[in-house]
Amino acid sequence: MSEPSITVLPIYQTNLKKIILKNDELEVVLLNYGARLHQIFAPDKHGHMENVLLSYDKLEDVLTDQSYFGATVGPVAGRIRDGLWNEQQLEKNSGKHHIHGGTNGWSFQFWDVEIFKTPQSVGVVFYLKDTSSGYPGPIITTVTYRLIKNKLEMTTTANSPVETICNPTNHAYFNLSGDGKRDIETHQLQVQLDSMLELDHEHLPTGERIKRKALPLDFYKPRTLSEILSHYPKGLDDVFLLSNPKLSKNILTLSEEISGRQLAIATTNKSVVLFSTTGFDADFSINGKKMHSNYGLAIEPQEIPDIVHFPAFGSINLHPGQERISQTNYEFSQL
Ligand code: G6D
Repeated sequence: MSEPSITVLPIYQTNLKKIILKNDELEVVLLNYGARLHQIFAPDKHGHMENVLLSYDKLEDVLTDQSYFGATVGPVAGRIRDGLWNEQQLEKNSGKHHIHGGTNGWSFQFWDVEIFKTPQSVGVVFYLKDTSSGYPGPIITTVTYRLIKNKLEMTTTANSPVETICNPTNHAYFNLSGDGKRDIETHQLQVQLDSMLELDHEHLPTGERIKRKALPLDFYKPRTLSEILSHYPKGLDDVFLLSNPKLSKNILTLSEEISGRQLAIATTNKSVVLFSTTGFDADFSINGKKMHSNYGLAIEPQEIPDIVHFPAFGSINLHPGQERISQTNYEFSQL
């Protein structure tokens, strides 16, 4: 067993910093721009380390990113109808709606960096005092990534001196085949869900749920993405309401039989948005290939999108003096 290590690398002629957390089981590369998960190298069934995220080949491309690759998304992830919370008008950056914290949201700001080391783990704390997203604030937030054995723990905190709203997520796109060798159809997905949210034609919740039994397939059983996509030909861009999520229980697993990699996720959040990148073709290069449809699966744990308009589902209000904490753990293993 070798000691876990942390390296901080400033990127020449940019404000970017790469932070590399490494132990015998995983290597995690983070960026201070958007407190991003840039790459995760995990072993396949033969112990071969490869990247299991979709990552820009040219690091500088992250500075013009519009698709939240690996990014912390906030203050509020997902869409908010008409960009309205109470009397507060948020930026309308998705048609007449607001999405993912707006054009100056947390994904597009530089965060301060502090690294730490304990006998069992290495990690980094990203700090941001957000005064530019246009939300009531400032919102003081941290995202801590801690690498411990085969697990990456991600903890987000937020507080504000004024009443505001907060529902952050991470927007990493996963592809377990290794360096994006195969598309997601070869993967298997299993989600312990209660129901899915019904969405309208603009991808906003209607307030209705679709019960698990009424779905075209049972996500409780592992299903290949190729089977799932045959039922969802336009792809997944859906909100799964989780069944009793807690950190002691994995609520979602994604695996790929050919590489033998498995990712298990536990979270404190009540829902997860899954976005299969179906129809997402773009001119930039990701893991040596042009970005294309069904290349990755974004797994975004969060509270229910547009919840500000559905108080029956709960609240994401952040009261003065309140500390909001959420956590998601990513555990990698072999089948
Ligand atoms: C989120 O749900 C949304 C998608 O609709 C969007 O295209 C993507 O982020 C960038 O997953």
